Amino acid sequence: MAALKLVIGNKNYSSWSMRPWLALRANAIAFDEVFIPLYTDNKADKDRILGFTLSGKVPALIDGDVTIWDSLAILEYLAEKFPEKKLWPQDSASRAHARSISAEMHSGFAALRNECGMNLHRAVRAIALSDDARANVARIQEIWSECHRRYGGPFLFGPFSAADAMYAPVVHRFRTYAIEVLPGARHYVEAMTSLPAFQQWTRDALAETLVIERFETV
Ligand SMILES: N[C@@H](CCC(=O)N[C@@H](CS)C(=O)NCC(=O)O)C(=O)O
Repeated sequence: MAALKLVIGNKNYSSWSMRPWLALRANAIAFDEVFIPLYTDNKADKDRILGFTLSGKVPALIDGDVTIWDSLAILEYLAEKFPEKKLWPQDSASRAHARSISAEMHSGFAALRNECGMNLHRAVRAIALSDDARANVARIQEIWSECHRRYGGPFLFGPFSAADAMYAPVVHRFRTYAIEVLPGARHYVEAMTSLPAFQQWTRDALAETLVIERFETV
């Protein structure tokens, strides 16, 4: 059987790539990594992405003849393909909750994402956030705190799940932009930063030398 292939962008910047990568790595699912540098102005790089998916975006998962693009669709595919890994919570009400917050991340928090792009090598420094971004920060911390109250941690639904893969990049954003994490949400940052797969991604990202100038001005 051909190995799964995950097409990803720069680990320093590509938060959408990080999500399925983490789900695969944290669940010890074997895969080959295909790295394509993003936003290089080199047409060959964009063409390589288009060779995998006409969306022109990463991540994309290739499983033989099947291509899945978009982070959340990849997580769903992995959950179906590897049921024994329990990517979603087993109980239907918890699973619905996990899917709701994952969809909320996938379709929301635009202000925080726009104002605080993931950039792991950026020097830690606070910036003035808009009201919308501050509301995003409060909502995310409320989600983390509520999950901890209901499911007891260490991750959102107990063991690491697809929902954690969706929220992992936010942990980097909070650190890089010196965003205060309230006591009820701190345990989550600790759990995530202790996860070996999260640490591996972080190390790989910091070892990259590629710089995308327009992401370095914030
Ligand atoms: N909704 C998509 C977003 C994918 C996305 O925006 N990927 C960015 C990198 S993080 C990308 O490929 N950008 C390259 C481009 O737009 O040229 C997902 O969840 O996968």
